[in-house]
Amino acid sequence: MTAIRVIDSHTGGEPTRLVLEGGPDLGDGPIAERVQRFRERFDDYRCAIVNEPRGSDPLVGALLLKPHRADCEFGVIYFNNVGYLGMCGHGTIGLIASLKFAGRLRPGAMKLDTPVGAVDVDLQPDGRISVANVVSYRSKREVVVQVPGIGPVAGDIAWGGNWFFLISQHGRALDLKDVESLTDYSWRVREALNAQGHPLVDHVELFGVSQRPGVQSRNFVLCPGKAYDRSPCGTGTSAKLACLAADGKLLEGDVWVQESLIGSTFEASFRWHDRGKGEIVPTITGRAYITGENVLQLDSEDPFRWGIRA
Ligand code: PYC
Repeated sequence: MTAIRVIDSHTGGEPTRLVLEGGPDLGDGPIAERVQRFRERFDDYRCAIVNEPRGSDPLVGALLLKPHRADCEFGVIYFNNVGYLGMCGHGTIGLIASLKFAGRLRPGAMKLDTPVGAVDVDLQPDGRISVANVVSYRSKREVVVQVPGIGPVAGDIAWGGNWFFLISQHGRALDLKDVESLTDYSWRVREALNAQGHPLVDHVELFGVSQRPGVQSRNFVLCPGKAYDRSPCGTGTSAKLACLAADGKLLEGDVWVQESLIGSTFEASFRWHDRGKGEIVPTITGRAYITGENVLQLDSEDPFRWGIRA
């Protein structure tokens, strides 16, 4: 038996599984190097922790590590049903709530070492959690992709800790009942985008209007493993803020409320990192709730102990 101790949570409906003990030993060094080791030598653990029969497609795993950077309290690697993420906003909020639940954190500020840089987190006394994400920016404006069966689709490419293609003109209602057609549309766009010179972009984000007062926007975010984000997506909201900032549509310090397909929200704002280059530091605020505490068992006689690999 291999035993893996985890705490499960959800942030705006999107699940996170924090691995506290029993995960792979990735050694020391920068977190980006440890992701490489995880991918090359221990990918079975990723599959066992987040895929069926123990996990599900939207589940994001978070492996808690010793930090490499001296100014960080913890290190972390995020992973999903098909691979590894640079950063994860909902996952960071879930991780902090889980560490608080485990008695390993008090309210206050600290830094987290991720594969794409350090992020500042703040656990507020009321349980809200803010994440000042990595520097985010728009790399290309109005990219037009020819999508087979759909036609030309225009969007912006932006970095928010992962790469996103952000589309406002898609002609679709962002309604939970239409999740299959939204998934099909976004997946086709992603495949066309990857084939037409943008292989790194692995998240597609559609925007629409929210029906709720005080909420600026609603989104649908398709993740790399074809699951949609139940939360408003922290890294996707960071990418959105980078585009709004570049277009002068949101000012430094102003609050943007982003709603997800299921109606959960994040509050977001930014400060300029380098205005000339269009680089911002976005801050995302939300809450997570604990859903379980568990010890996963990998029975050596179980043919599916390492999960069902897609
Ligand atoms: O919140 O950044 C996020 C995220 C990325 C993928 C799923 N959630």
